[in-house]
Amino acid sequence: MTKTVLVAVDSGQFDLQEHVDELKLLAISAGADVVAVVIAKRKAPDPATYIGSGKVAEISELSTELEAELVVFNHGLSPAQQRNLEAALEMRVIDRTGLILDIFAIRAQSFEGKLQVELAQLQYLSSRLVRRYTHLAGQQGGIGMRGPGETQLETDRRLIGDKVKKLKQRLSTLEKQRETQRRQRQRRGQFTVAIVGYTNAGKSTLFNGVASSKAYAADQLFATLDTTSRKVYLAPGIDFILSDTVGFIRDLSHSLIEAFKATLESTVQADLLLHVVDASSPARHAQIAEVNRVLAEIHAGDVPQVIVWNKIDACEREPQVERNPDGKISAVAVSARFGLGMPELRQSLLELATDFYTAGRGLVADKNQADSQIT
Ligand SMILES: Nc1nc2c(ncn2[C@@H]2O[C@H](COP(=O)(O)OP(=O)(O)OP(=O)(O)O)[C@@H](O)[C@H]2O)c(=O)[nH]1
Ligand SMILES: [Mg+2]
Repeated sequence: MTKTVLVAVDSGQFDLQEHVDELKLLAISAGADVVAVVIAKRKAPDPATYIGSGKVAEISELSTELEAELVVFNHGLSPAQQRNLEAALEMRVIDRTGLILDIFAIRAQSFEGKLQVELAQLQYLSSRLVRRYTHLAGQQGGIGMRGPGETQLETDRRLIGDKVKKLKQRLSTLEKQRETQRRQRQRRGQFTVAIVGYTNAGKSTLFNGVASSKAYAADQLFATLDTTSRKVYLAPGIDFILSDTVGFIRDLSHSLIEAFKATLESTVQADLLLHVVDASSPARHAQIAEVNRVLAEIHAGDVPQVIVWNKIDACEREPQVERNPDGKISAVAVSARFGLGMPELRQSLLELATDFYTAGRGLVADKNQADSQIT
């Protein structure tokens, strides 16, 4: 376990504590042993070190005393800031995106997931390549790798660029295969539902409860990285495809979202999203907004949503189905872990699936079979 100091800047934001708690969870999920949390009061970031030299000195002293090996900032650091901080503190310094990437690297299971993480890491790295090697400019030209006069930096950039290109090509091939599968499903007129939500909201637990499956659920951020799909039977002749997906988190950098596009594709293509919210979290409204922001970014903003208020056991709410004024289901309150409200959720899904199949969507190719599904 890496002894780690966390650093957050207090610029007067009302939800600082939530941000700090989340960073702590992220660090623990990455396998860190958090030995201290340092809060720096600042109106505007210092261009050289983000927190200013006084705070740097304080952290340096503290780190020596606690034998810390890593410092994690709760903010995006510019490449120069990261470099200056590493030089001053004489240890590894990473920012929030770097930390999330670390977790992704630990969690990636599937071939595609690993490719996506590698792509995100390379893109992050290439923005962070600095002219450390310029003194070698022009001295290592010649054999094989480097063109004459090319600096190490340019070589690194070029190699990374080549690798990024290859990864993107392989991912796009995998995406095409997935697209074919999706078309086949669409031709069969299958109702598809994707579970989305903030990380740790309980998506995998809910997935397991509905699909009687065993997706990996854990009190860690980003426990799930790969999309898992199962066919769920609701009633004789009525079934649908349910997918569990990667969770969202605030300030997810654009390149991370970009790298996970293939994984998130199932979300975009779904007929319905179950938006799982930790109803017991004080940050639930900010989390809903953040999830919707990412959904809009991946062009899934228009997919119909039903909110699932989860963890009602932890906030003393009752299982409940909420409806719009026009009678359509808008939200279901459950406890996936303790099974509260799960029969109501299944009943709601049956109603939504029946609506979908009777609305005649996707029934064109095989009408007879689809008709017989409506019991
Ligand atoms: N109290 C309570 N805890 C729950 C409930 N549902 C899930 N949890 C817990 O919340 C934690 C996260 O659950 P997961 O199902 O892994 O959450 P997730 O949304 O899939 O998380 P990621 O895949 O990491 O984004 C676990 O410790 C679960 O046991 C619930 O209804 N009540
Ligand atoms: Mg999960």
